[in-house]
Amino acid sequence: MATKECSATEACIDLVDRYSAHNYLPLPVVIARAEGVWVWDVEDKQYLDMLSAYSALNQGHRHPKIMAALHDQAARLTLTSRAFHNDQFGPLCKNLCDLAHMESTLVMNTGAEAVETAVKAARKWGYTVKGVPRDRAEIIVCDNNFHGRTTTIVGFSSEEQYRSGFGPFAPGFRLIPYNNIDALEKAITAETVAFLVEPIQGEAGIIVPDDGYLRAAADICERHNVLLALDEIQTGLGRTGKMFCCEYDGISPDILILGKALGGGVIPISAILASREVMDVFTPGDHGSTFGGNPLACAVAIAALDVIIGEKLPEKAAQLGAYFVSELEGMDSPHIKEIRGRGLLIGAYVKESSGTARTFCEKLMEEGILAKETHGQVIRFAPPLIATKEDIDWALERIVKLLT
Ligand code: PXG
Repeated sequence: MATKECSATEACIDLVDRYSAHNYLPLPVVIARAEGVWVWDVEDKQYLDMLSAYSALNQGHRHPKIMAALHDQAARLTLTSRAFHNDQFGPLCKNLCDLAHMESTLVMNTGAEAVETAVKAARKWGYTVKGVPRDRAEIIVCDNNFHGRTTTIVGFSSEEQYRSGFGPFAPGFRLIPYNNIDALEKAITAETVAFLVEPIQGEAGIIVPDDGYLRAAADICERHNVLLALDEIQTGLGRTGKMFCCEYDGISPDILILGKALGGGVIPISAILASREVMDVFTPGDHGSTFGGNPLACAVAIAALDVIIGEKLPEKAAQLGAYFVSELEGMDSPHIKEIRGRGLLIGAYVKESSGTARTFCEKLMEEGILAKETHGQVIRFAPPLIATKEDIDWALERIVKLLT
């Protein structure tokens, strides 16, 4: 139940304005409870969640199997630190490796931490295996990347707002254009240790690269003895219609980075996966986290993966996504320039002459649909993957009405 001070929308938002850092500009809705694809605000108005916490809710809100795992584990053991073993960590590591066809994993908490972990793994692999001279390792990244908010990560962002005021930044990163294979080949030097890239750039506005881009990137990386590190934090675990988005290109990265939906919409947990050759650069004391691999998060993640596999969520995302896109493309909207995406990661590009995507998101909210703009002109539609065709039709009725 909402607390007394927070039982009305305006009062809640007022508390946030007064006492929170102003590092977000949320839509003016205060959510108090949720189930499946639906959420309710403090005034009991119902909305369809079409953001899914940026793909962290692929399994929907409070999935019963995930909640059962949470409750069972909470009743037994929640935290040990990695100073001791716990009985959930090993099974999760095995399940993750089996799922991704990888040899080993390193479990952390948030997406940004997993990206940092990948950076450390790639650099140390560069020094100890590839033979790059000390402190010379370079990692290639793409324009308009989004990999998180730590100082190292925003230091290699091309987005002025993410960087401005937060320097000085860590050296060792080189930016190239996304979806440009020649640029990758040209940027590689003897000191390049990794190419870090998103299979689809979500935060840049759902930018889908050309078919074969990742395949070609993987080939180039292999030829030059450079690690391909794929950030599948947003695209992974079913969102784009495959378990991992890189399956569209028939490739497997050297480092796979996961987060968000690994926690089943319940708890933060992230991981990198890699070969033994790469992972074994870490020796005891090199890296870690108090909460990384905690039994509560591991038990939840085991259930979160079981749900994705057992309920065939990647297949559902592929089918429903194709239907959703074809319906959106079929509408005759004076406001939409382009529909793009893969699976249930869909962007609708709002023409500049029609205003901002934010304005449309505010109107969708009034209609009972929670969606969020990305990069000014793109409305992101990313419902939980457990959505039914009826849910999507419910949304389409309202979306089409607003946009046509
Ligand atoms: N990589 C990708 C591709 C992401 O989308 C991260 C890394 C970082 O994950 P963490 O768990 O550290 O946030 C993301 C996160 C937000 C926000 O409010 C985050 C994301 C998308 C939109 C908003 O910080 N993606």
